[in-house]
Amino acid sequence: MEQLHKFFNRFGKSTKIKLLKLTCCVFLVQTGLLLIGVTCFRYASFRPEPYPALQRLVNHVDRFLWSRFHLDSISVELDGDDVIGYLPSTSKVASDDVTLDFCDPSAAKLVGALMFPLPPTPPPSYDVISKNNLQVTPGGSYRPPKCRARFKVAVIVPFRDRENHLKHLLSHLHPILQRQQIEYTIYVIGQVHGSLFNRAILMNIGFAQALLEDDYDCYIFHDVDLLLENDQCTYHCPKISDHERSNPRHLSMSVDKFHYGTMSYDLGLCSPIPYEATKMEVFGGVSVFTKEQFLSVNGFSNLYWGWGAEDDDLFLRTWRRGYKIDRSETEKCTYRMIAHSHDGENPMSAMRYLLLKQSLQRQNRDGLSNLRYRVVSKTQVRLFTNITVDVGGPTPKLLKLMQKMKKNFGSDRLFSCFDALLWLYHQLAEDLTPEMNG
Ligand code: UDH
Ligand code: MN
Repeated sequence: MEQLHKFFNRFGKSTKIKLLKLTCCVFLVQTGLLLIGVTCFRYASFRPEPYPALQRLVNHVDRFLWSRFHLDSISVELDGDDVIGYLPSTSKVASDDVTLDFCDPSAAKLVGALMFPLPPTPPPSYDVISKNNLQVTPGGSYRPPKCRARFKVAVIVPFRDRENHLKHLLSHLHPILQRQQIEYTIYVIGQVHGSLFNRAILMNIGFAQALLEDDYDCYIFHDVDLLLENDQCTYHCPKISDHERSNPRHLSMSVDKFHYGTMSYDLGLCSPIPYEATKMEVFGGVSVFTKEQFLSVNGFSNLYWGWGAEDDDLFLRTWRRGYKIDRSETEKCTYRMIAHSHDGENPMSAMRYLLLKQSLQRQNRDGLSNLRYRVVSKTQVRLFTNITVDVGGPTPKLLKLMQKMKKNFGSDRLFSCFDALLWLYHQLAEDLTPEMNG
């Protein structure tokens, strides 16, 4: 400090003022440049198709910050050699009865607002539900007998230990879909016990298995505990408008548990998630994709073990592929969620925000493209196609990371950009990274 003083005293008063001015100018210019840089950087990451040069810069910085985690290389770990079931490359195409006329939507005998019992009223037994749905064929399939359905739909339900919910859903949904003149099959994808629940993998598996069986127009990913309140909300497929391609649909935007509010929230995630996309739109519960759409987003990420954010990840993937979420014709789509507590083997994931931050980098490598699972059993029971699968669990390294996250951040704290950088720094200092990559 003293030396600095001496240095300045060597100059006359006017030179000092000039130097001061110069320093101020340099400071202002630097701050200005920094601001412009940050703005450009943010702007580049806001846009789905940003300026290529800026985007490359953004990507470099992203890679520098995040690549150390290599989460895409930590997929699932299964025991044994015979356990891998990849996505099928071909699918059988069912023959449609082209002799029938298409069903007339105005002839559908819809009820409108529905009254239905919920717990604590017990659900009907499978026998009773079967008797009430005599036209449903084994595997839980139906096609309208007198007309040609406009849509052929695979309903995919992720499942474990929610038997009563499943009975409520089947007893509720079968009659609705029949009234809506939809050709459909209900697939229940059950995860064996022994590892954390992974809703997203089950959805991917449901898609892959349905693809093996038939050529569906669309795939409806449907939580087991959501009961539609009005059958005028039709489970139709995404429609192509005159000048645009079709978009995936979200049906369960309005749920009693969330006071029928439209849910969207700002996660406040910093780069690499583009700002626009951090204004998350809720995409969980019940969503509808065509085969092409689901393939193009590479399905769900497989890495969300435990509760939370796999649906947000799907929203980001969908956004990244340039789709908007179609919520037209959903004003009648309100739902009741059967009350439930958190499931023991589905604890809230402390990893979820970190995974979300990397969502877009992993998109091409994590999803349908690296789906692995073992079919434990597959039976066509009266009311649904029952597929039980072993999806393994997180690898020990991912598990270790998950535990560390939980210890450092708890289960529900929002993982902000700043936190993420600090934590990353901390992890690098501990040199956990080489071990994770090994
Ligand atoms: N599930 C099971 N068994 C389990 C856990 C989950 O079958 O042990 C299935 C079931 O289909 C369930 C679904 O996974 O409906 C979702 O799990 P959940 O019902 O516990 O999820 P929750 O109702 O979440 O708590 C609603 C989504 C809220 C939006 C959050 C935005 N990211
Ligand atoms: Mn639920």
